[in-house]
Amino acid sequence: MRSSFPSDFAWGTATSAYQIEGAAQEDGKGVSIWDRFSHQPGAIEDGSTGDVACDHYHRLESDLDLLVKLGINAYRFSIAWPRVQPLGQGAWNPQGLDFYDRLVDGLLQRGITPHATLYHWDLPQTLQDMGGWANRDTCQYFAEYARTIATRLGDRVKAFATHNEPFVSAMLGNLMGIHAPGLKDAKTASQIAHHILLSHGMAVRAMRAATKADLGIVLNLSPTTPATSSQADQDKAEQEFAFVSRWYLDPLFRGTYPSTPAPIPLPDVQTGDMALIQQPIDFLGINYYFRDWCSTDTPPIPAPCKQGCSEMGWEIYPEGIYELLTKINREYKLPALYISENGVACADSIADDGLVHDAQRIRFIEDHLHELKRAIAEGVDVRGYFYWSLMDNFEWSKGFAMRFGLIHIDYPTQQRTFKDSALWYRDYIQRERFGAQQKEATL
Ligand code: IFM
Repeated sequence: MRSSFPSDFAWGTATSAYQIEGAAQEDGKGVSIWDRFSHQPGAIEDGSTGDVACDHYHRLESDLDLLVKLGINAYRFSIAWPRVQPLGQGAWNPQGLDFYDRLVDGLLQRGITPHATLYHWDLPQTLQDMGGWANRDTCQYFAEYARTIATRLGDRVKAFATHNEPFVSAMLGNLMGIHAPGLKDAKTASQIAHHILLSHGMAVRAMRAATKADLGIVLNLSPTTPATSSQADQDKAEQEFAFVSRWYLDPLFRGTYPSTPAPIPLPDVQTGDMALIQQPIDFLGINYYFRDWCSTDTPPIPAPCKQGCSEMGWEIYPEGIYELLTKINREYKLPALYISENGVACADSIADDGLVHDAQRIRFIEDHLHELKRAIAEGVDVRGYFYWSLMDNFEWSKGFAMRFGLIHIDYPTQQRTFKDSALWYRDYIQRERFGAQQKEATL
């Protein structure tokens, strides 16, 4: 196995706008579905909202300095659509556009490569009032938003992802009702998943004319493991993989929906949709957190969790990143890949010595990077790794209870504290990026 990652590997961290920015009603920003949803009683487990979050909007410069201290060479962030176009169509908000200009310039001045995501779940509420992603017109509005951002930032951003995790946007928000906009309707969720994919295709087409940046999309993918060797469990594992992963991989890379039975009906597809969705892209971002453990028993046989479970209750399964990457690399003709998210929520707190001793997170990252290196050694073309997340933040329906960050946030004071894992990640990157060179220089 090769002993190190490629020399031009992107070493990064990831965040998203609603989870860190705050300033929810400032400088002309419009209301998003998450602004609306998080304020509904009972929607968020700890009763919190993203109104202030990590106050990143006001702390941009000092937060960017933290990235330098972390030694990363790439940073993945998302643009809040309602901050730059408050109603999702029509007028643009200059102050919102300026904020992302400053963010991108601030990264470049610090030698950090910007990777932007256009949609990380914060749809302008006015578009939701017109049907949201269930309304096909939203795809056209999204493509116009994408074109404008590509024109504005596309001379400096290396890579634009259209969407983050279409499965989660569509299913948690519209089938399970635990994310914004809080709907529970299978047919609508299916149509929304299709429209999100369609809007990706339309946005890529619109952006190609405006920028030379790499264009792609980010999917949450999980390998599935049958709990037993029974046929029922094996079928369930294949169906689960089809529902969560192939439902997105197949349209993007094969131009069809999978024929495997799914818990939702097929969407209405118009002529030309699949060709738009399947057009070539430059990269696929993969968010890997856990495998899906598939059991048909009642009650279900639980996942073994041999290597522990996170605070989210997710099994820690580093081998899954290797299994997933090698599987999809065998089965699909893929563009360059990034691990656009991988991370763990731990019960972090500041110890008496003023530090955060998150040994579990260090182990998590180290083990996942080991498995990632194995996949790369076997020929999977992975160009970068983005730890989720730079800092603790608003974890959607869980509120602030879940801490995924390398940097601890004390929300009442907004004090930032590097966790042990941040220092460990910094040293790991340093060794990977400069270790070999330093050795050569010494010889
Ligand atoms: O916090 C989220 C992120 O917004 C999308 N991917 C998964 C993360 C952890 O749940």
